[in-house]
Amino acid sequence: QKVSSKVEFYSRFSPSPLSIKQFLDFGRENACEKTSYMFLRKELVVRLANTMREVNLLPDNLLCQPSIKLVQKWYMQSFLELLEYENRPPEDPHTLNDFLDVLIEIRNRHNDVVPTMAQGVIEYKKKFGFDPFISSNIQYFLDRFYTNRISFRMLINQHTLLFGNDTNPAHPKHIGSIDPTCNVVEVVTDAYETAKMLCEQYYATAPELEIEEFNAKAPSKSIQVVYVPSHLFHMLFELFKNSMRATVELHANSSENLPPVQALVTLGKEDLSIKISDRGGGVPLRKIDRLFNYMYSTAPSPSLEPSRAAPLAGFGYGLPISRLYARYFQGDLVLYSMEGVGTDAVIYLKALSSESFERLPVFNKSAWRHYQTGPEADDWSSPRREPRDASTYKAN
Ligand code: W6P
Repeated sequence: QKVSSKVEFYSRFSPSPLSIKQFLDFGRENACEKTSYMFLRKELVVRLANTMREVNLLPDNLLCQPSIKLVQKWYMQSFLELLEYENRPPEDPHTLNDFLDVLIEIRNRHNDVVPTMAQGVIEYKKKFGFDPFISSNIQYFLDRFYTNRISFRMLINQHTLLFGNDTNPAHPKHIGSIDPTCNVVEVVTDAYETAKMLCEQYYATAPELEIEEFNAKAPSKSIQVVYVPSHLFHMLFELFKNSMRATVELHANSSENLPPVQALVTLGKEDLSIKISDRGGGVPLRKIDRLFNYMYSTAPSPSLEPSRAAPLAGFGYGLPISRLYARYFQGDLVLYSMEGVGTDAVIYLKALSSESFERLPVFNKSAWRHYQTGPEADDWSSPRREPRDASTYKAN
């Protein structure tokens, strides 16, 4: 068909990653809507096509789930709508305005991609059970798929915020979704307060927050970064919810005061780091990977306890997607837990906006290979095997 050859054609291009600095420079200096249009009409189609090809590599049993089919339909429709602009000159008086409207429509169409994909994984699990091979396939795929989605929405948001007439009166200094002087402690405080409200609703109590700032670069100055505050908020809000839940549940039956959640914000030459520490009892190392596993964390288990209000955190894609936000601009999100005591969660961001390039999945041979390889024979010994019976070796 003609459409699938178009998908194939555009999937052969690699996405062009932008740095936060490029986003910023472009948005500041007499931001040109025509230039943005010319870039996006190709780049958006390339990013869509790369992901659409990769969806098709998923195992058939997963691909045939209705939710996955629905998501595929959305991608195809958006792809076709963008193709309409392939040859529309920016000089045409309606082109730019129509394009703006289409971007907003596409953004809305894709609003529920994450829960719908999660539904697909649940459907699959109900029918076929948990399979470690499929789980690692899904993990690889969804990390790339959601990173693509984050980047796609980033591009759309920049264009609609810069050139739509909905200028942001609350944040006149922002360039689209980017704050050139994002005060990290402010976002930490904001995310804490929001999580605290939720926590108090469910548990009637919440741990206090203690913030410390250490600016190794400019000791007297508060720490700022060129970043997307909504991404930072998303990550911190998720971490605070987890820390609060662990803290409150560990101390549920004790009369003592809750140990506070601590935040440490630091700035060095390369890294801006944010550590959130709780004394919520920690998680054993064996279970840490599960916190980031999509198939594991899509258990429909909250619904098994409908009597209880929706939990404060967990059973969602909160943590894996937060890590994708961190990695999207070359940072990371890491958990260091000590079972029996508590957990430190660290968000690493690039201190320099010139180094925070988009980290984007590329559809190529190497990606393709990830979906072909079967379950490999492990090359480490298995602890599960029965211990040798020492008596066998006894001399008679
Ligand atoms: C926990 C489990 C967890 C996950 C993420 C962040 C903080 C925490 N604390 O006990």
